[in-house]
Amino acid sequence: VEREHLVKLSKRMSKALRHDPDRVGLVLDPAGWTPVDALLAALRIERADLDAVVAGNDKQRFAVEPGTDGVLRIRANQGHSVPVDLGLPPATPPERLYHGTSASALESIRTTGLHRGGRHHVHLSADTETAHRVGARRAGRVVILTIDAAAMAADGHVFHRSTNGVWLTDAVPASYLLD
Ligand code: HQG
Repeated sequence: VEREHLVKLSKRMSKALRHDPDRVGLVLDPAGWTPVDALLAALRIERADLDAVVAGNDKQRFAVEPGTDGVLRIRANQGHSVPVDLGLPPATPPERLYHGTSASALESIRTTGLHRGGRHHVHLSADTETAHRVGARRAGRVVILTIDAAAMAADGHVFHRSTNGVWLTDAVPASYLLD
């Protein structure tokens, strides 16, 4: 029950920090940060619960640190649909990256490549286990696509790696999907 509570809370925090800060009256700075106290007030939650979510999160979805003014602040590490600039530097990806999705999306992806949808970037995983977990969020059979990240990088596609290890890029043209 405690775990379920924390997962629910993590989802509410993700929604507020990635997609819909307005709805709870929250203002994010250009890099996606907001004071921890503002989030506590907006979601009407206790500091101990927030700390438990941040520390216990399976995916390290949130970063908490003091700003230049010393005020403790929080942001989501990735997954935003509101415009924020996380300031992630370009990074050289591993040779191969993976994307887990539903079999029902396969034909469309093979034709038009991977699109970022509502988010800022296409999200890619460094290993197949993680890709499988991502794909399993969708209905239907999970498929794991292998991406020739080395070729993409060589051709000038820019990659970033989020603080919690998700690989991000603008789009994956179908020609870089292997097998
Ligand atoms: C699919 C979670 C048809 C794509 C995860 C995916 C991740 C296409 C869906 C993060 C397509 C978008 C992101 C095309 C892409 N035709 N379908 N051409 N191109 N798609 O949720 O990667 O738990 O925006 O395959 O762990 O599933 O929230 O992206 O199924 O890291 O922290 O369109 O969200 O993180 O779905 O997941 P999403 P995603 P959190």
